[in-house]
Amino acid sequence: PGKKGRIDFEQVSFSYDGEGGQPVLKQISFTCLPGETVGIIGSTGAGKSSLVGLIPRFYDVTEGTIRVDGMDVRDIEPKRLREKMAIVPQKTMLFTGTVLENIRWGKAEATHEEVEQAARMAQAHEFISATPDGYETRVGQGGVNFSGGQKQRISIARALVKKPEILILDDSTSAVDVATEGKIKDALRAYAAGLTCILIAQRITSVMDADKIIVLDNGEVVGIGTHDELMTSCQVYQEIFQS
Ligand code: DCP
Repeated sequence: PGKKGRIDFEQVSFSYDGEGGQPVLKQISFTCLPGETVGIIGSTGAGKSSLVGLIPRFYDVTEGTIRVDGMDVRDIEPKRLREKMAIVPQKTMLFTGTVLENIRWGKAEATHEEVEQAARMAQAHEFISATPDGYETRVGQGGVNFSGGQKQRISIARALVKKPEILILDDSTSAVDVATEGKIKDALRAYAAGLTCILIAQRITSVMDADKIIVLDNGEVVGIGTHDELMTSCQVYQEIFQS
């Protein structure tokens, strides 16, 4: 980590249909400094998942530039780009192997120690250890069925075992209770002061303590600032807060 993990969006527009298509993101500009946590909030369909998907290049921008550590993401070697970041998708994608295999999917050569450390940060170690087979428990297909929130925590452990410079959580704690979510955030802060984190959330409580919150509405940034700043300056944010 260290001083790595800066992200710059420069006048980014995006359409799934390319130039001339219906824009999903319009003229988005913001900077996320190394080690900062940036929250992204906005109603469903606002463009949050699309925005973060542009960083690992699931899609490429239609207009503008995204830079990671100063370099246009299109000029970074794909392998290097993948190593730098980990994204936990909205929908957890665990396979029917063991918990250990599922977490190691983030980094095949991770030691048991590293897997456990990642699971502890993701607040998954305790419930995994409480099963009769521990890390050898099979996910799905009979045996122990993990809850939605538990599966999300295994997915977060999978991302953390990579020791990324940038961690993107796309609504990845929606099924995790607020107290446990708080513990995950504390662990992230304690472990890696240099970890850049982008956090999409539905709940304001999930992003309240972020260094910066971006409010997206219909593909546009309608507010950017801390919770206190947005509470006095951004009507859309206030409406989400009251809902
Ligand atoms: N969209 C699309 N093709 C895709 C994905 C999305 O055309 N493969 C459209 C649907 C929305 C817009 O893009 O009109 C933005 O979708 P996002 O999933 O980016 O929006 P959010 O992440 O904000 O929504 P949610 O909170 O429901 O996940």
